[in-house]
Amino acid sequence: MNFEKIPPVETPKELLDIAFRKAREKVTKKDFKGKPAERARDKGRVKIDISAGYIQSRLRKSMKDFPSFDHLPEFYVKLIDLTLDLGALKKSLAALNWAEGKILFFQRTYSKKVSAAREYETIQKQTKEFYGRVSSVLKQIKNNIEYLNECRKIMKTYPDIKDRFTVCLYGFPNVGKSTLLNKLTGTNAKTAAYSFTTKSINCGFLDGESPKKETAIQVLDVPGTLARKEKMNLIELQAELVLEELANLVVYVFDATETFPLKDQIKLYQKAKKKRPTIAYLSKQDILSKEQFSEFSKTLPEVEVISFEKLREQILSKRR
Ligand SMILES: Nc1nc2c(ncn2[C@@H]2O[C@H](COP(=O)(O)OP(=O)(O)OP(=O)(O)O)[C@@H](O)[C@H]2O)c(=O)[nH]1
Ligand SMILES: [Mg+2]
Repeated sequence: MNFEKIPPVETPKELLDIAFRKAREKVTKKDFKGKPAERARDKGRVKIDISAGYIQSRLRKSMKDFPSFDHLPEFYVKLIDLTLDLGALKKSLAALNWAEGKILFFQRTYSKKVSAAREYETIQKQTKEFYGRVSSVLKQIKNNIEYLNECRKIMKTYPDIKDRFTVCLYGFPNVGKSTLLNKLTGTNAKTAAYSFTTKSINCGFLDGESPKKETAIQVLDVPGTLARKEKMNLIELQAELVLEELANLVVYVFDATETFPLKDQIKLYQKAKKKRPTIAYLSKQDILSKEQFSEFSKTLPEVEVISFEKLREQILSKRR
């Protein structure tokens, strides 16, 4: 599922400016015949139809651009629920639908009014009134459009998850998960020397294989998590969600460079192990001192320190 391509929803001002401009252009280009009142009537109807038609089609398009929530895989439903207000999102989409219906109603009403009008001034007045009504409808959904654009920004960060054997890189913040993802998959996820660099889920395929390949292994790098019961922030909850919903295998990344106490990292490791088959991997081996290595082995005698190459082999061997 690719959320990256959801285009922005036009603001009321943009919609109105373009709709009225299109209507103006159309009447200037078209050759109207008959008496002044007849011409004004025809022009009025064209203006109403062109502007209403444009706005309705744009609103309909925006509604379609958002995914249909009834057919989304469970993971995305939960991710949306976690990162957005699903109720408000649905309400905002329903507001676009409401506006489309209202504009259609005014289009019909004012088309009839203009057709029935005899006086030039009345026709002008009705057309202006129609524009006013349309503007007012769009102003009423201004907040909804703003909210949809906020949702769009967040949804653009959603990973494009494929139905493949999935490895989740899991662990404390700043331990080297994104660096490991880049090394395993050849992606270019952001890494930095501070915690909570990763704020959404990064995705790659082992050895840079094509996601189309049935046997490709999907690797997900999730935000770092502190083992804080009840107090997880939204970023951390996304990591939990991947673990619960998608992971076939967890690579738990340990960092022995004193970033976080090992005893805390172990708690989270035990938690992961209870949920999924888990491989422990010690990161930053190139900069660890002898003391740090022996401290790690002493604290976690059951964990074998493996090289990057060995980790890669183990992941391959665990594939279904
Ligand atoms: N020397 C060395 N540095 C590493 C290694 N892995 C990661 N780092 C460094 O550790 C820091 C954190 O790495 P990230 O990959 O961003 O860590 P992360 O676990 O993704 O961090 P969050 O996204 O904040 O949870 C960066 O400065 C990396 O360059 C490694 O194997 N060796
Ligand atoms: Mg990261």
